[in-house]
Amino acid sequence: MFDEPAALHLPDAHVIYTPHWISPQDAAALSGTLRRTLHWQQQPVRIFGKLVMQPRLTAWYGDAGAAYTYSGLRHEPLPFTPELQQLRLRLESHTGQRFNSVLCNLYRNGTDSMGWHSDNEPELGPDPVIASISLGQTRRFVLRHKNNHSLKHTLPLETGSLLLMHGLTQQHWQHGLPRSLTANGERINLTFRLIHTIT
Ligand SMILES: O=C(O)CCC(=O)C(=O)O
Repeated sequence: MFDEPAALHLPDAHVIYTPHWISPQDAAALSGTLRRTLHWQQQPVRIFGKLVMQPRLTAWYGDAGAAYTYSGLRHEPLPFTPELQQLRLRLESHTGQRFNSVLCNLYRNGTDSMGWHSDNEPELGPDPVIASISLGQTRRFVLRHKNNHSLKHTLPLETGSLLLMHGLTQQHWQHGLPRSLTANGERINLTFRLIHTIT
């Protein structure tokens, strides 16, 4: 059994953190399998018209047609692997929500990161539910209110944890994963999503 879920008390947001949603042993085994079997690639993003490489590896999996465009680039889904499919089913019964895709992020060390952003692409609909699973190195996840950057929160995302972001969170908040000088081990993050526009 996993630990008690804890809601973060943030205005205009609905964020729930569940430690040990996956046990440490299962998280270690799963992380090894995903590291070996997913199609990790370093992808470019467009920033102010220029293509730059992302500071992490990614892979996009989903049902047929669940394409995702972010930072100016369109990503076609690879079919769910057995491990991703098993997690999807467990998440669907845990949350009562449907998911048809997952963005997989691999942070190779503390210099890999993700900048400030919201998961608010049109294909996710108006109030997306994002289910984010962390495996491996604990890293600091940061949130800040879009209208008031001094309103912020830091949450260490531990291995096996589940972070759920619901409701208005993506409309009002940004999140990111800053570099770390000390947390230098590998980390995999899986963010399950529902793409509404199947193409
Ligand atoms: O690695 C993380 O915990 C953050 C992932 C994230 O922000 C995203 O996939 O949109």
